[in-house]
Amino acid sequence: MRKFALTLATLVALALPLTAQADDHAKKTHTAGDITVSDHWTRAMPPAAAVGGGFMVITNAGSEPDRLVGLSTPRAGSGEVHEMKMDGGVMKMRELADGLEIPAGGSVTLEPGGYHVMFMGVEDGFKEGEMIPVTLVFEKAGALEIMMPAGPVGSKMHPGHTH
Ligand SMILES: [Cu+2]
Repeated sequence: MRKFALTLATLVALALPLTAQADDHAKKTHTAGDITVSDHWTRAMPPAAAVGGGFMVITNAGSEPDRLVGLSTPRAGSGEVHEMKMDGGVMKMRELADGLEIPAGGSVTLEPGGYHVMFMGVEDGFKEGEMIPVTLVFEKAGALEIMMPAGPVGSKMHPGHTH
């Protein structure tokens, strides 16, 4: 397990709290086996940033737990599954080396300030309005290709969500 020194830009990009809400306007889901991914999104990156976060809801309709064990995108050198949480008053981010468990018959929300996928080594920073192709890899369900719309820099919810 690795700990990451966080730059201010990364903290601004990732530590903001989220009021998670479904985007009913542009709902699109992707399914592989018992796993369905919905409400997936990322966000534009500040000019100097080489890392970005991705967010989604993962639902497991199966009777066995599954795990999100990896991901990749042509837009990043690598991708990791991360957890962010408060530790002694400091927001810390770490890689989930064994992946993220999606319980049988349950769902897990990846959101700013919590679980997320992390894009590392991004040379051409995501811009608002772009669609970022991402391949998620689940232990049982296998590979699942999704397209993540990029919201504004620092966005806390799925682009297209309106009040
Ligand atoms: Cu991270």
